[in-house]
Amino acid sequence: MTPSNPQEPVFAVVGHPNKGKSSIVATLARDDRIAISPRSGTTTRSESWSFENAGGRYRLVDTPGFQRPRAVLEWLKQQAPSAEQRASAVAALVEDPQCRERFPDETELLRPIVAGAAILYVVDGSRPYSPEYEAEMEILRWSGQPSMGLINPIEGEEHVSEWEQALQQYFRLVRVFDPMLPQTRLQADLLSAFAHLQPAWGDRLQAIAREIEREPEQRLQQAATRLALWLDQAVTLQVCRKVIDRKLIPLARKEVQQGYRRQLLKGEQQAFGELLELYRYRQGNIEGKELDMPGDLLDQSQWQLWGMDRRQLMASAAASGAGAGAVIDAGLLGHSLMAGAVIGGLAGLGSAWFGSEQLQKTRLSTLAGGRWEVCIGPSRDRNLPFVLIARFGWLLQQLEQRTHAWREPIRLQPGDWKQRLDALAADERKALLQACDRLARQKTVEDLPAILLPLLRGFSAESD
Ligand SMILES: Nc1nc2c(ncn2[C@@H]2O[C@H](COP(=O)(O)OP(=O)(O)OP(=O)(O)O)[C@@H](O)[C@H]2O)c(=O)[nH]1
Ligand SMILES: [Mg+2]
Repeated sequence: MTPSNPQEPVFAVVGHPNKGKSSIVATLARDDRIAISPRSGTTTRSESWSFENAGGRYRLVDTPGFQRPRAVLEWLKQQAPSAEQRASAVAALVEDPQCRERFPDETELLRPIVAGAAILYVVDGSRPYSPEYEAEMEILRWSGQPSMGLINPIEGEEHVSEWEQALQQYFRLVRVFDPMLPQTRLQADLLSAFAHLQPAWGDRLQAIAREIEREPEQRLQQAATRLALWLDQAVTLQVCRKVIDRKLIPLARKEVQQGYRRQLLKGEQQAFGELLELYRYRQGNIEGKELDMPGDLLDQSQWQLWGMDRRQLMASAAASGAGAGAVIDAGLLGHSLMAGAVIGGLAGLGSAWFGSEQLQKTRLSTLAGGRWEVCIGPSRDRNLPFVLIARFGWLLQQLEQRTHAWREPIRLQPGDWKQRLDALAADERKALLQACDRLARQKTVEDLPAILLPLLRGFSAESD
């Protein structure tokens, strides 16, 4: 547990059992592999978790809760009659074989602190303060390490102010920190505060904090690039199969349909996997049970859920200036849904123009030398880009709203396209609709990531 590099900031997260220590470690380390459970005594060994960004690296040590703080304090008092001996007494406790046997949890949790870790002391702000906590806080004070009190409002903030009063007696810094809420600013602030408390770590912690604040925007930009790449891949996807025996054509059709479908699903899985990685989710394996996927991308009923409905699709074609050369007044672009009259004017587009049945349509061509080729794709379905963007966008929204302390599976749920479009500025909306229209026709789009970014920003900022 000795820090390999004394310059590397290390924080031991300590406290009573079952107060959210591991949850705080998971959120601050952005790591969903950490064991968290309603059962008291889940963490039995101190375990180190690293967090790294472009600013640097720090470690968090998850520890077991205090079990016998009063007995431990008694032992310490016997060892150290005067104040200058206190830190050594805590170090002696950790090394003493008898103490390790009598106080396995305390020796385990104090070990990283003796080795140089700063202290994050966690309490539950929804439960009343009581003096029974004083022995543990006293022990931590004896260690002489820099420390901060963290109030986790597990079931509410009812007792936060009394905890603040009490913790201020033992800790120079006290913060309310809810590991269930994604609060980037608060996390950065926590590190900055510690930078003042422990000057040796100051520059590093400040640099890490600055990067934490920049992370959300950078992440969105990377997500937009990833989505653009996936859309490009999906709308250009084509699967072909040559046959020399005419009788094999029906089989070949089936084969290309399956191949097309497989590749589309695989592409989406890959895009989702990279999004999860961008948000530092490792357990959220989309093939596993952790990501709850509703239905199947190519299931027709899913298209109604995720894509635009017919009316919206026609309106969007109109708004983007596409759709059988329809001329639409620019003033109408202010609305994502056009007036009925305009839609009526576009009704002649016909049903072949959209609908996911297109995705399953194969083409047969005759090749020279008496061979045939069966092909499927590229899709010309108007809804495909919208469906794919929606699925990616609502996954991103889920990831923005949770923290690494959540143990519920990531649930992918469709939302309201209209609301998403309405949140955009008129020029952003037009650019997006135009881009989707061009994508559906495999036409080049200039700087697709920049067009997708405002939409993804909307997904990240709001909940449905
Ligand atoms: N609603 C809510 N639940 C929380 C919060 N923090 C922790 N929990 C829950 O409280 C329980 C205990 O959380 P842990 O993080 O495992 O607590 P711990 O202090 O590490 O527990 P031990 O390792 O057993 O000492 C888990 O079921 C968490 O999901 C919170 O801020 N809000
Ligand atoms: Mg724990």
